[in-house]
Amino acid sequence: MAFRVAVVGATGAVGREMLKTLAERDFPVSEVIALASPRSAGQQVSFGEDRVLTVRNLETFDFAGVDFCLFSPGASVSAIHAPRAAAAGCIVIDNTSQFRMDPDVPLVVPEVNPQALDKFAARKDWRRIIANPNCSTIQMVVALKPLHDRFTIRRVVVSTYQSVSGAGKEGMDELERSTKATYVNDTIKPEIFTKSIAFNVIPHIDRFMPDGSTKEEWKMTVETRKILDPDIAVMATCVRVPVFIGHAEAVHVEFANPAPLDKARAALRAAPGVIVFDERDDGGYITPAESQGEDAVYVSRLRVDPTVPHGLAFWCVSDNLRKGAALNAVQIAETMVARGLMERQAARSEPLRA
Ligand code: 11C
Repeated sequence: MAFRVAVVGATGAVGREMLKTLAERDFPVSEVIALASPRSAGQQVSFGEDRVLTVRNLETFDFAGVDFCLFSPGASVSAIHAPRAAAAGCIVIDNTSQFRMDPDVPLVVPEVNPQALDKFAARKDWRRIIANPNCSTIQMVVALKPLHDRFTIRRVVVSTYQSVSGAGKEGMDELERSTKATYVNDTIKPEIFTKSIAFNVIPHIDRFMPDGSTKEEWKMTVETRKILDPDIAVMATCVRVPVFIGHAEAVHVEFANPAPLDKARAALRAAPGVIVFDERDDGGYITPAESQGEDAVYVSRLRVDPTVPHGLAFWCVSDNLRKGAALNAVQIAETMVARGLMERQAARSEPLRA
């Protein structure tokens, strides 16, 4: 079976990565449609090594007959067009924050909670929208899942080191301009970030909440609980760093049960999507630059945290555009297919194309 797949936000950093990931993983497509705002319609984007797609206007596009739609525009665009696409019969996988905490929408990381797809797909009133979590949440829960299964997590304290590509192409452009300006003893007025990002770190991602945390920090708490376990306490400090691609996180975990280091290491080594690279020597750890273009969530610097009962600490790195966004979305589509859920959807709506 092959599927008609649309990518919304196809000219953005994540949209382009979605097209690249679909092609690289040989997702079974009969047609790929690139969609974006009227401003970007007519531009060309690559699909695979040798195909070029002309971007079509999202606002006038009719989603009837499309099987999967991967959305990565702004949340306000998803709010309007994701329900429209889903109502036309397609499965929407939305990478924005718009629907993540909606109780009627599954929030899925395939290595962690694929069963949420079965549960929602079985519902007669399912809206056909699946949410892709925030990038900083995805990489953390992939690493936490095997540890939670064995030792039961009570509390997580995490500090992030997030690359500028989390703020899209505009964020990457601002880092470049700001860095170049510094070298000629000049400055630029920050537009995407709140302070100069070159040679700096900024403890502020997304808007401030009434309790003094930022929305990015709030997302890490509530999304982790929705995906992994509502009883886990999460305290996050999210920081923007002058790195183009790849988020890093220092994660401190307190368990309900003893968590011996050797057993934790073995659990992480056996976990899908995780690569443990931890040599306890110069360079024996993974940095964001090395994670770029890779699929894995890398775990390094695993050690006992002796300051709490049953504590472990580790360093976790992943490509935020890939596992943190595009790859996770494509894996959700793959999981829908592998679990036979597209046939079930087809049985209650218009037929899927062969
Ligand atoms: C960042 N994590 O690094 C954000 C980007 O809710 O999907 C993704 C925002 C989101 O700025």
